[in-house]
Amino acid sequence: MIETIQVYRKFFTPEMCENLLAEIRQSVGDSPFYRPVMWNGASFRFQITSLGKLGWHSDQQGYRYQDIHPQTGKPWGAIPPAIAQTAIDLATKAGYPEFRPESCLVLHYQDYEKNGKIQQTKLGLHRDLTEENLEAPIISLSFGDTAIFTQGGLSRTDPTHPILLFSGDVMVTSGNARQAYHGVQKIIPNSSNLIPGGGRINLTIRQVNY
Ligand code: MD3
Ligand code: FE
Repeated sequence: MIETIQVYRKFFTPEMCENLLAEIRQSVGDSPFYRPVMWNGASFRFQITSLGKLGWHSDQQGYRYQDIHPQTGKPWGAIPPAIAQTAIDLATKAGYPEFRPESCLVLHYQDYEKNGKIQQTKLGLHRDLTEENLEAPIISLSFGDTAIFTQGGLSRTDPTHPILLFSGDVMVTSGNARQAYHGVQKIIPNSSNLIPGGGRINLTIRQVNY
């Protein structure tokens, strides 16, 4: 039984979401979003970039954290201080007061076209094991269109259940949930007007190392 997921509904008001998103856009500045590929060459169905000392990257060599953007060769932008402090506060509440926000992975979910076909944005069932530190909680902030998040268990075949993540919601994953399977089944189109052109931005703030 997974018992260490906290969802804080409407943690941010729509006005706070607007302001935070503006800060994120500014920080992302010259760390442009890109569509990573997996070890087998298949594209992820979202775009990514990172903020902070370390950014998560995937290519045909595998997954890793690195201190430069793979396309620009420059360091990642800074994590906006309000976001870093929020993550520390929430990690403290989750029993991890020593939390250091080393990485903020920014996922941009938006449907896209490939070979004339519309690809629905989503994130398959997976575990987050690229981090050296699997004890620190992961703090997730949702902005824009509503996501149907899937929570699974510690084994891939365990039963899963859907959790809706709305704009302004925050999820804190700690303890035994940290190594559970999870994914994003679907983004509900036009469920928010926060992001021009639609879509969803998810931030995950992580302490990668011990
Ligand atoms: C549960 N992102 O970035 S955030 C990811 O909504 C990721 O974009 C999802 O899965 C998203 O890796 C979910 C909430 C979350 C983050 C990490 C977890 C839930 C988690 C790690 C373990 C279990
Ligand atoms: Fe994940």
